[in-house]
Amino acid sequence: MNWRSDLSAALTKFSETLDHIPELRDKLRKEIAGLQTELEEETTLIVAGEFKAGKSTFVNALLGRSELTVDVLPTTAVMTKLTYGSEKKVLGHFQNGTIKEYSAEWLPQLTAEVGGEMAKLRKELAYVELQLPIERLKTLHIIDSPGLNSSHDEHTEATRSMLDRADILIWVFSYQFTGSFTELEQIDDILRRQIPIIGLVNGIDSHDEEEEALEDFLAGQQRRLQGKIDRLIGVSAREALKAMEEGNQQRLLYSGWPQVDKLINSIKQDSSLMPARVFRRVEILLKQIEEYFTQEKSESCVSRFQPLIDSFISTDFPEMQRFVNKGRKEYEEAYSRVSQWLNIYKAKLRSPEEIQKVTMQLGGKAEELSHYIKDKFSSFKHSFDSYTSQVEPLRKQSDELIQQWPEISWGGLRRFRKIKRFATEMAACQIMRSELEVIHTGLNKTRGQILSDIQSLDTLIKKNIQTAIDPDYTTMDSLSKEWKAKLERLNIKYKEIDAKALDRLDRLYSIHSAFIKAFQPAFISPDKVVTAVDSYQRSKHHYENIKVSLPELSIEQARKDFNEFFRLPSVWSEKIRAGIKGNISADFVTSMLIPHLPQKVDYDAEGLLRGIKKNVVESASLVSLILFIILAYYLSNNSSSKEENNADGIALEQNTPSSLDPPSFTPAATQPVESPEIIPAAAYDPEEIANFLDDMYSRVPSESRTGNFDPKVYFTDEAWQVYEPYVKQFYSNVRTQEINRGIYALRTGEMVAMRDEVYETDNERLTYQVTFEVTTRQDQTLVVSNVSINQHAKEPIGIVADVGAMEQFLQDYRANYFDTLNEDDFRLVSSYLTPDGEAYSELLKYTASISGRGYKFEHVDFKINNIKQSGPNVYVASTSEGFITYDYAVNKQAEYHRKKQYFIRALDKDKFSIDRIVILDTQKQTQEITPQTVEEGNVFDDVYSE
Ligand SMILES: Nc1nc2c(ncn2[C@@H]2O[C@H](COP(=O)(O)OP(=O)(O)OP(=O)(O)O)[C@@H](O)[C@H]2O)c(=O)[nH]1
Ligand SMILES: [Mg+2]
Repeated sequence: MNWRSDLSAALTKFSETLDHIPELRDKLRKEIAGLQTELEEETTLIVAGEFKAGKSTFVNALLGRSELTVDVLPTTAVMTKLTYGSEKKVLGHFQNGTIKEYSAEWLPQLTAEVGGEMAKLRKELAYVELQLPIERLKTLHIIDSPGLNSSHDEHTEATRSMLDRADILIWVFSYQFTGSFTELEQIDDILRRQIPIIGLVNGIDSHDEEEEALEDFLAGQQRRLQGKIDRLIGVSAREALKAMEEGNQQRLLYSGWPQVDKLINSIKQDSSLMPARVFRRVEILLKQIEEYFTQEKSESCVSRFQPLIDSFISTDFPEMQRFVNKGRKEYEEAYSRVSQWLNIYKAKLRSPEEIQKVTMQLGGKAEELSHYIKDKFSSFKHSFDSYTSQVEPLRKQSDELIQQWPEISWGGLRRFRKIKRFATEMAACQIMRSELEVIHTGLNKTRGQILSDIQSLDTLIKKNIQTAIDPDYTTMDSLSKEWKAKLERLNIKYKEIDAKALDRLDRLYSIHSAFIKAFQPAFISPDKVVTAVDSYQRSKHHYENIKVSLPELSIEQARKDFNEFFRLPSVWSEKIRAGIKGNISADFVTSMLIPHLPQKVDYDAEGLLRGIKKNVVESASLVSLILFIILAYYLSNNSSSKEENNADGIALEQNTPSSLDPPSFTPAATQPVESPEIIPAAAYDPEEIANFLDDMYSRVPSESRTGNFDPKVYFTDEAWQVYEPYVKQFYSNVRTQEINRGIYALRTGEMVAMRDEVYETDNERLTYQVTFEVTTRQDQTLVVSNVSINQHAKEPIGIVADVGAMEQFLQDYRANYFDTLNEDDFRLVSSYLTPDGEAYSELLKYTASISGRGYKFEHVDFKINNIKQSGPNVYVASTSEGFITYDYAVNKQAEYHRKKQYFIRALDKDKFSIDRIVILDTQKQTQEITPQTVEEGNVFDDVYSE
């Protein structure tokens, strides 16, 4: 009883599992349902045999009365099952599972081979159940089957389907025809199904005892059956039935029926029959299940995946985890060190002190050098300031001298003392100036040295930082590569094991374990009777086979590990690598410090010195000329003051041309000195000459422009030839200044008038020194006989920008421009742009347009080709620049090379702002870039997802 409930529970439990696996459920449903009914069934005896062997007659005899139709023609058409019921009842069990009750008189129609409307109905019947209030049927169900080998195939089929449901089978042989070929075939089939079979030879009433003993006859029949049947009983069912109906014991004995009674009793008592029958069916079920597992196992690639999953769980995944934990730590440490350096690199260093702070972290040569630079820097500044403070008084003094000159120079001999004093002061001034000249040369030299020191420091720091970063960078790089390589290798190795594969395995294993668990109790320890049953042993064997058919596999672990594997953190960023590379290439100290270095000394000094030079040189030359005249005159009259004067005169003559005057500044007026004939100026009337020249000056520009000017009035042909192109050149320009330098006698009948003329063009101020030689014509009228013109100075108008500072300004702008793009902060660059300028609005628009796109810009190069002034305070810088943009959204990069013009406004000599930027030429090259890392483009994504 126990084994039945165990088995029933197993079936119920397993059926529940099958609800999730429709294909298997459909396949096994019938079998399981059948088995479950089977467990409820009483011991069942099936009566089979060839048609007309007397099966129905035999069954009637078993019942003790004629309930079933018996005929000489093939009669039993439908399997008829006899069960116990309190009253007679006929139930039709249809093939589709429905059961219908019929009244008793319909029984022959339903079961027997008769024509009419029932014939069609019979074909749909699985069997007919006849319930009878007969005691025997309470413990034994009897099935009467249609004769095998009958002409109706459905009979045979119906019989076969019932065979598996029987505990024992009685094969009824006809006394007349035992052991035909087909009969033996049928018996073989039954034997194959493991159904216990008992042979019954019916109709022994026809046997003649006198001819042959019945035992001998039966033994002969058994031989004909080739030993297929162990036991053969001879009986006459018809006689037995009759004897029972008559109550004739003698006749019953004669019919051989007592043997049958004994047989039936032994069947009823045989407790192994039912488990044998049930486990025969269990075996069929298990075979199907085994088949399913075998097929699923091969389709889910268990044998291929098992070693893979095992190695992933036990080796590859833990190894990767260890690598990630360790590698990430190393990577982060390296990255934080690198970041520190990069932060130093990004710091805006505005002074030598700040640089020193940084270099102290670097130590070694960089630190030394920065100390040195700092000291040099401050001593330079100190010298520069003292230089500036000395330049100022000198300027004042020279201005005074310049102012004094006309007064003194007109005095002639009567002002001799004044001239002497002037010459002395002049000489002192010269000396001072020479000293300053030395200082300024020294200062510039120092400045140059500082600049080059800064350059070396820059290189050194860059190298130091690079050296400091390098090992970490290499670590990061190799970790990144190792990570990628590992990932790629595992990718390939485990590419087949995706979520689908794991799902399938998972399902297979869960059905499997549900199966094992469900059937376990049924195979643990049923009672002895059951374990002795063959079909039980075979079933158990199948169960054990299925149990071990799948290897150990930790699918859940695999799923967990795979999931975790794909989510392993990734810190290996191409961005970081690109960032490091980009940063190190920037100029560090140079760009930061140079703007804070005082301007080149010679700017101020030169302007100042030029002022002194121009005036003093001119004066000095004239002074020397005049002194020469004076001395010549004086010496001829009074030799007492010779030494004093001579000394001054020589000092001036020696200093003037050699150390102070660059050749281009030498005024033309010095040339007449060569002339031997010197006439004192006093011999002429300078006022008359001045009027003549003023007249000429006022008419030349206006009249020559209208073509009314008659040069012959004022000029000789030769003189006009020189002067005319000069005048014409400046028709369109305004003469902004005229300084008459005086009229001097050159030789007899000749005067020299000198003056400075200043013209201003769009962007420069041109100073010319014009010397007119004035002489008299025959008619005593004055005429300009010779003109010499020297360009004296050429100065840009407006602010004279320091080109070095402007270059630095552009470099700074450029660096900040990249920061603006990469950090999405327009403020970083806005201070470089003229607020209402075109560049300002253009760049603002551009930065807004790329904001949030995640582009990365990398500086490649920036070269300033030249800077030219294009107007007062406006300069144009022509550049060649290169940069790369990275777009990680589409994994593209583009390298640009451009030529540009920057229109720069000078706000001061070292303060600028960009008005406009014009792109002259663009070259662009696009290319793909490798995706960043797994974190963004997981290769597993396609095959593996939750
Ligand atoms: N002489 C003799 N005749 C018998 C005996 N048993 C049955 N018969 C006769 O044999 C004929 C067939 O009997 P059934 O019981 O209908 O045989 P069956 O095997 O059920 O036939 P199907 O259902 O058609 O396969 C009937 O005429 C019976 O009277 C018997 O023991 N002796
Ligand atoms: Mg029959």
